[in-house]
Amino acid sequence: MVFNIFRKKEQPAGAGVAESLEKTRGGLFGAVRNMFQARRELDAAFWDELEERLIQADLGAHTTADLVDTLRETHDKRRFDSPEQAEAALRQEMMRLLGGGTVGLNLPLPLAVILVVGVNGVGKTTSIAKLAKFLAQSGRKPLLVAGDTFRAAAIDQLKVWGERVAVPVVAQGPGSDPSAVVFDGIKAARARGADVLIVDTAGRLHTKINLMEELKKVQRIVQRQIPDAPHETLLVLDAVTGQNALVQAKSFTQAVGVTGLVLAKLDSSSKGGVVFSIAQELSLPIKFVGTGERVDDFAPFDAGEFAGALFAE
Ligand SMILES: Nc1nc2c(ncn2[C@@H]2O[C@H](COP(=O)(O)OP(=O)(O)OP(=O)(O)O)[C@@H](O)[C@H]2O)c(=O)[nH]1
Ligand SMILES: [Mg+2]
Repeated sequence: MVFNIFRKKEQPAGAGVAESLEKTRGGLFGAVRNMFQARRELDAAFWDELEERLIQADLGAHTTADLVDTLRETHDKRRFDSPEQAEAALRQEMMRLLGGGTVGLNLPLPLAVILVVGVNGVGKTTSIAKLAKFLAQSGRKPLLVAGDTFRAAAIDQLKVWGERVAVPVVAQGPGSDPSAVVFDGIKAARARGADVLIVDTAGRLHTKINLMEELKKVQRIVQRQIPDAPHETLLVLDAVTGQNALVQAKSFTQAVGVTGLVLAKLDSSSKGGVVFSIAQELSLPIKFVGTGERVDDFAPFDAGEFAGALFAE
């Protein structure tokens, strides 16, 4: 069952996606847009330059080659009349690449579990608070679990966010076993009638303990309690890291399975183009984007809106 939380009226009133893309749009992607505004001939030099600029805008070599080849072939067959027409075709192709529309979360009742993973500092804890508020506003009853027990500050940070968004937090002391905290969380959720458990996890562990093994253990504990859980394993990526995000996504996908992505810090990044390589190379849906540091700076990812915003004036 896919729980439809993406009705427009429920979207938070924080920084919008278009606004958060200012850096990407004004920066390297601006150079792509400018090409279509100049009166230029659509010759071999044009396509070569477009390829170069798309790569600089962090779309990745593979994705760029596919996009430009498609445009070039279309032009060979039926000649674009103007650069504007070629731009419209590029925008269309980019939208298609992103899959179009939004992808929901699978959050069955009575209790769904969302595991939130990612390397340190990408924006996991902040995104969890934003997601909790978003879900609460959609009528769900979230409960947060402080599964990042590696640092005391991480536990405190989640507690502070929990208070801010008025969502309860289950925590134990620093150094405790994350699986034990999650086990407690499930018990607490059942006792309090919460229907979505969102688990924060560490982005790095003591060097002797393998992060992926720890995450797998948490998954096993959850499964023992709720056989089809975790229902979502969301990987948080930092948009600022550009193509590096792709490398992280590959290793988490291999180790723990990922059902969707949260792309945080889109507002701070000039590398929003990485979205296209992620979509193409991993076929993992981007479910949410973080568009700022405030709790409402968060939105479901919408492919059409994203591609449209990149080309907006
Ligand atoms: N501008 C901006 N900053 C963000 C966004 N999301 C998170 N941040 C900031 O990124 C920093 C790290 O965020 P955290 O949520 O603590 O990241 P984390 O992945 O939980 O980090 P660790 O617990 O250390 O692994 C904080 O300063 C956040 O305010 C976003 O969408 N936009
Ligand atoms: Mg954290």
